[in-house]
Amino acid sequence: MSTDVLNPATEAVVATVEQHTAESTRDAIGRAADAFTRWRLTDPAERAELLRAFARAVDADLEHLAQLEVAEAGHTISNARGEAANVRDVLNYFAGGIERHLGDQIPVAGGIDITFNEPLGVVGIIVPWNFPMPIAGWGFAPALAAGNTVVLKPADLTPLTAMRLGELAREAGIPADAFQVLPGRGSVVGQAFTDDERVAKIVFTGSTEVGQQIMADAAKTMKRTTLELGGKSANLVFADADLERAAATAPYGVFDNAGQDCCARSRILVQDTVFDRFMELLEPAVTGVVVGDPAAESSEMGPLISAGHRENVAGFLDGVDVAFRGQAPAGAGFWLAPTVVLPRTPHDRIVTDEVFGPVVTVQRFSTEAEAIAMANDSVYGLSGSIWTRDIGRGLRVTRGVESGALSVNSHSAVRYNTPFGGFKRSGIGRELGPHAMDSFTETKNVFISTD
Ligand code: TAP
Repeated sequence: MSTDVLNPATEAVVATVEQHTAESTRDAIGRAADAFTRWRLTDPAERAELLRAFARAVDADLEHLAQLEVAEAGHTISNARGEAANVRDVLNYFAGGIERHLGDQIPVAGGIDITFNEPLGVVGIIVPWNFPMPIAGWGFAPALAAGNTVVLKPADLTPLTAMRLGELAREAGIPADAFQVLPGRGSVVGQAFTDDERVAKIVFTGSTEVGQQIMADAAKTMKRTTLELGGKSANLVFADADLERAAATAPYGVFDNAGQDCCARSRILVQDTVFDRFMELLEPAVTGVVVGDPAAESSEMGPLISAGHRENVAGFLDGVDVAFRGQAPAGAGFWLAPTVVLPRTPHDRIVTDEVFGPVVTVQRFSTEAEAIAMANDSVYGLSGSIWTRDIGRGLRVTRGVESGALSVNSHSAVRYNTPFGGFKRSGIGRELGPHAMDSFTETKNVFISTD
């Protein structure tokens, strides 16, 4: 069976991709399990050099990868270049970790006690369509670095960059069976990963619903899981903030990648004394977002990923009070203008549910305690921003907000050298940062008697 990959900006077919079956997936897992017996024993310096060679191959192919991402995912070309560069940087970062992934030597009576970081085996990585390249890299780079082999399923809508990364890995000398990219349906290939006893860990990014199902299925074989799921993050603007900057940057904190970002700051909460002024400043910032052909250097926002997804997002806007809208092209492509909504109650669907599109709500709060309570009034807890000139308040509020990745006076993007992941139903575990390789190893404790 094959699937057509569409350009979301034009609806033209970009490529037709053969899908894996459950049987061919099981065969690939078997080969990955076999390759693990050799890959885990590679000399650490040699493994590091192979990952660096992979990073160099990505760097040499950066513009091609970026153009592929524009074509299959509708990302703006400037974002797409940054995403390809992120894969390169993540590979280099974890290549540097291989020879520094230290164990402990623990003082005990009667001998010596040491720990080893043992790789898990075959890691199954399931990638969504919203950031096909970086999310793949955040999984495969630390997994391979720690000595595991990888089977990776890209999203059905966006398999092309992952397939190219698979080719580049082979060209760089990574053994073909140590890193395999298997395009196909989640219900077929993804499910085959979760069901297979030989897969030791699943790294999943996507919807909370599918994440919950994977966690339940993984429990049957006690697989390790890292889950990066949905978000409904708050952007808290206090009266003492640099309001001009807070308003000018707010659209980019939520409309980047057309709002198809689990970290989107999709609830703006503004202190009531400056609410009207903030809205005056926000309107030109929103209408000024350049929405258009993602291949154009000047574009700041492209289309949504698919017709079905645009329909879902547009459904959230039925019957809501729109404060103002930006612009979007007409004609072919899955376009939707950036939209600012004034909710009627804190329980409106537009406030509680992840829209995953270019839609933001704006609400008022009066006190710091109320701001924290409103930010935390969500089943999610992934990211968020706090705008204030009071450093004490900035710290108090970041400690109070139940989220995994917060920024003060910025909408900090995910960085490869800092941990990323969610509280509550935004997921389990952390990716990236100095400790990421730990989640791809088991700690083995060994006591050696000196008696
Ligand atoms: P999901 O259905 O969760 O898809 C994410 C990935 O999981 C895709 O590769 C998908 O495969 C795969 N998958 C689906 N069912 C599976 C199963 N039973 N076992 C294993 N893998 C499975 O997300 P979506 O449909 O793309 O988007 C739906 C909503 O999820 C969005 O509107 C958004 O709210 C949320 N979402 C969140 C994120 C992040 S970063 N948190 C990313 C994407 C979507 P296919 O190729 O068959 O789709």
